[in-house]
Amino acid sequence: MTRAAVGLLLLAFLAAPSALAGEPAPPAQEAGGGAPEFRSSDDPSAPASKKKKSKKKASAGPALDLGAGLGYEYNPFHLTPSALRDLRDDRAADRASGRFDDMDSPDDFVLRAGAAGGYRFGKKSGSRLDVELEPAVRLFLENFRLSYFEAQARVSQELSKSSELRLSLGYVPERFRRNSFADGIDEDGNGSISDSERRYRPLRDTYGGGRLAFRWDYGEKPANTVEIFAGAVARAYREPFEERREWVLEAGIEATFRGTETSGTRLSYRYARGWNPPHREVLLVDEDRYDLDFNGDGDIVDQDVRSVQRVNRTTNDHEALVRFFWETDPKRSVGGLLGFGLRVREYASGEPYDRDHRGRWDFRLGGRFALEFALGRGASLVLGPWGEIQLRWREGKTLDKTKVDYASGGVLGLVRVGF
Ligand SMILES: [Ca+2]
Ligand SMILES: [Ca+2]
Ligand SMILES: [Ca+2]
Repeated sequence: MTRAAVGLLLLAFLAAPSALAGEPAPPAQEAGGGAPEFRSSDDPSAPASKKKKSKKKASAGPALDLGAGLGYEYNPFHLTPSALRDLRDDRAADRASGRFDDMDSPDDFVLRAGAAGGYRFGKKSGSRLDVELEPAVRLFLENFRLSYFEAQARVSQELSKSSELRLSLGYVPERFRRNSFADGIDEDGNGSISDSERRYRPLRDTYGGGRLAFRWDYGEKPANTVEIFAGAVARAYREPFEERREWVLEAGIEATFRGTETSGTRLSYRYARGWNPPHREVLLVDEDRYDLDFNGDGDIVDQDVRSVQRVNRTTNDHEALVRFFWETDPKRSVGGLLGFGLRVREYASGEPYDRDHRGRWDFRLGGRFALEFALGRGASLVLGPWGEIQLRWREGKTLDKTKVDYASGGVLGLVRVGF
């Protein structure tokens, strides 16, 4: 059996925008926040050159993988159900505010393409060194502005026949998430900011980071595997949202248990903290929520009053994944993967008027299913659906304690060829 086969299967999972059931850690990708997604080498759009090297007779030298696929994606902006309705309705107020500029469709088709070039140094098992570089691009056909480029690099050093140290680096130069509320102008002077008085601006970020992982295989055939990892990510936002910048530190563990040579279960846990320095933002506050006269007109009944207040977007994430896989081998040309994930995100803000973050918890559930068909000559086809839903919970004297934050999903078909 080949580790490459596992990788190929994982492709289908990792292809989704927020790789919930993907590699040990791909942090969640919220449109507009959270930690950047860090996919592994197994991403379809960036096929790793693992196919050759993981075969038993792996040899030194170059390797190249190419991958291309087409996916359908529902709700790529991760909009709430009511915002999705507004997007479809194309309201005049939203056209005035720029809320959905360049956000043309609630669903989309996505083209993915990538290459992975690698080189293996060293012939002796137990001391090999692999270097890989993976550029990839995703093109959204309806919402073209969501398209982005990314690059990953990886260096893996075998420490012995059963252990390996791996450094992964990733960089995304710029990515549009969606439009975000930037300011409000009380044009009619009534003390409140109406929908059409709001101003939205594109939320765009740039991020890069690295992860160091140590893997250890133990037991007789089939060998089980334990991996521990730690990493850091820096994320910057383009104007006018520079203040949302964050630093993420993460650590986690993944264990793979093999019932047979070609099937098993993989469990992983990851913790990540994303620091955002507290800063001031324009908020829309309801006076009756705080019994305060924010607009100074002598009453405490106004809604959506413009107010500049301190905000803190710092988060603590706990993420657990379970995946079941069976791989293709020379006797069987179909493999598969079934995975489920849960991420609990706690917002750490203690700022009194930071209603979007203070006392908020997000619970995200996701699932993936994929089948891999070996096509021969180093090629394979991966097909499968995925879906996720995030629930938002807020403490305090609010009526809307639990809400669906967003639901998204899709299906992906992808072909990979290794040379
Ligand atoms: Ca107004
Ligand atoms: Ca007032
Ligand atoms: Ca008033």
